[in-house]
Amino acid sequence: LDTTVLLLDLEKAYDKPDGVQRGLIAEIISRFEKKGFYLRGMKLMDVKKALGEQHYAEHEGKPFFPGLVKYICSGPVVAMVWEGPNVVASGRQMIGATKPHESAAGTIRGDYALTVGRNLIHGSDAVESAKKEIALWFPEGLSQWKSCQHPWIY
Ligand code: FUP
Repeated sequence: LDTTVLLLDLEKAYDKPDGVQRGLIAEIISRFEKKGFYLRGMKLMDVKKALGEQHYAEHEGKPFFPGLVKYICSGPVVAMVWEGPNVVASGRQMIGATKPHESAAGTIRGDYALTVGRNLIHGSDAVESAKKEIALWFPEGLSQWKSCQHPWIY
């Protein structure tokens, strides 16, 4: 079974006077839970600059990199690890395209996000990157209760 790391950003919109936290944690978790994926790890955490830079290391040097790191570090995030068949591919479909205006309705970004700089959620783009991201975001390890997963669900 594959695993994926999702980072749900709870940031306030800088450029909007009504920039309040969006209150979408339960809505987003609910989609993955209802789909049938299995939650292996979850925590609310503050993101230090070094972690933000490491997480987005592939984008270092791009013009949006400093703003992206500032964004991921600017409020608490919910880091989650979900497991299940093809969860990386499914998860990315459920999240939607990077640019919210290109995301299909019915996806998380398509339904709730407006701009690429505030696109609500990160999902690992491959099983290999998920492994690296799990090591980065969950150095303490994941829940060991693998046996809670009932094969008949799938
Ligand atoms: P995704 O995998 O959909 O999160 O997208 P990418 O890994 O390509 O990009 C990571 C983050 O960089 C995006 F979530 C938002 C940010 N980004 C920009 O701000 N501007 C861009 O032109 C591209 C990406």
